[in-house]
Amino acid sequence: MINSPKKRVEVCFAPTQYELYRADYKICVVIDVLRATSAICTAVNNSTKILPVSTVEEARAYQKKGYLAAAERNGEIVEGFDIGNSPFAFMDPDLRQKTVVLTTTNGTKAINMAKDMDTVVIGALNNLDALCAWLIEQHEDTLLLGSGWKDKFNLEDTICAGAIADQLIKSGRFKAEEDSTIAAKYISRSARDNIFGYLKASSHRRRLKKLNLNEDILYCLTPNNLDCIPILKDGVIEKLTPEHVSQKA
Ligand code: 3SL
Repeated sequence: MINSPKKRVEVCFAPTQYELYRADYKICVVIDVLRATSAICTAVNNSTKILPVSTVEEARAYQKKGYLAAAERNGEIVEGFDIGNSPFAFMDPDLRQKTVVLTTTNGTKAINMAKDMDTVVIGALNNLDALCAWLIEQHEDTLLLGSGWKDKFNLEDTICAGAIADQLIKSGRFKAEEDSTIAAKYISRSARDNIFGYLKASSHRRRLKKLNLNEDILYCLTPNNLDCIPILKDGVIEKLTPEHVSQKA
């Protein structure tokens, strides 16, 4: 098994490039460190399921049907919703065993874009090591999709994607061919000792700081405080369990 041919791991910087990368991968990891996928990991860790939708209109339509719904645009809670995209909101014990419809500026759009892949899982710095261990065990061609900001490259998703690619390549079971993956790996290596400081001038950290969301930023940039792996199944994100893997086999 250890000697089986290496699988590919590649980084796609932003959703606009997804069509160029998507062919032939079995697993897609969607990443939106600030803050959508960090919030989703937190929700799933709290036994909450997430139904990701791309537009505020879709979230409103679910809300009218009686669903709990959360909506964020440009970092702020959308009018008419009680919850936005803060990971702390998803620690609420009242949300346990519930399904929350979620729409965010970039993250939920990227998740829906990747729906055509065999397997879609959610990555963040929060679940970095657990996710890498699982991906290494799966040993499938894997695409790491950064959600970016409004279709543009961003640093925080690249740091996370680069850290995942680095671990997978170091396992000896994966290889990378794209320059985006090599760049992400080196960016993540230069950032890893002080991610918060590295991102000081980044566009999204400035955006969230202006909104007084420093606590959220600190939480989202904390590696390995969670060990769950959120997986998309029939349009809903839930905690990966051994059953998901045996259903696939
Ligand atoms: O773009 C997104 O999906 C959000 O995570 C953006 S924000 O962190 O809420 O500003």
